[in-house]
Amino acid sequence: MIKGITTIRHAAGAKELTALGKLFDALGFERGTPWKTARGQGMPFKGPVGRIEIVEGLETIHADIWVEVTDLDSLRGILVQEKTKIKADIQQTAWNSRFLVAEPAKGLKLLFWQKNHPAQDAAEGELNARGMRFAVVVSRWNSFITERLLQGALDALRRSGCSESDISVVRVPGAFEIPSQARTLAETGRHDAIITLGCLIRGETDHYEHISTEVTRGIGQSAQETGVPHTYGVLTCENLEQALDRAGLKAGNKGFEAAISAVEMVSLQRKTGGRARRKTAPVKKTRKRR
Ligand code: DLZ
Repeated sequence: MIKGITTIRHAAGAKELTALGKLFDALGFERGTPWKTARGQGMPFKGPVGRIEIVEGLETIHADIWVEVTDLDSLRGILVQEKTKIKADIQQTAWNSRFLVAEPAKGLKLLFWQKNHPAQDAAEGELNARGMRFAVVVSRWNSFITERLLQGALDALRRSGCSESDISVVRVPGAFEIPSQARTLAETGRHDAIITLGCLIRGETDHYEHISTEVTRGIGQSAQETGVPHTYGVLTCENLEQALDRAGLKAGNKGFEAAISAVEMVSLQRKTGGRARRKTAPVKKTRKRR
């Protein structure tokens, strides 16, 4: 039910709003959609994670807005560069972190903090697809469903910041053909991840069990043997109603989920040092002998 958290502040006027916008851009916040009416205007900024924390006891809170960062020292450098008032400079906490408090406008205090040992956290992929390249393999069988999955996947990629030119869509006849095409694409080395989309319906498919086992095994095998993340957006349903529910009705859109998982896996693979294995060694340029 809950979709997001927004904390709102009044700026002293349009000039201060513009200045704060410039600072937030410099700090790396992503802009949301601005609004303007006869009564005022709003400039939203997005952070990757929102949280509400309620504290009891003697801890000083310092500011209503806390922003966790990965590099507090660089952030301080940006604040200095942007001539932002630093209300409390970098200091160590009793809970294994460092923080500083900035006051970019009167009454607007932001606390920036960084964990002392972020490496102790579990590695996790981010959902920012900027600069990532994806191939989407989608089957035409049950296209009424698979085209919806495709729209969901494309929507997820675009909304995560992937540019149109970094997405290749390849259509295959049926789910059975997905693994071989996925593997071909993975082996080109041109895509950071492969998103597979299809729809198998038991009631309408005599050899449903055989096809679904083959498809699942083939996609997994391609991922493991090429080292390129593959995500699974192949529906295996009892009937058309179930398929429709998973293609944008009651149970979300599995194409969207497969695409988001692909973004996360590429990011995670980059963090954990994974490299796609090439099937063939890149061709070496040799000098012609005279
Ligand atoms: C043959 C077949 C059948 C009966 N059912 C489906 C299905 O529900 N979903 C799907 O994606 N493909 C189906 N196919 C086609 C096979 O996947 C494959 O394309 C053909 O057997 C040709 O190799």
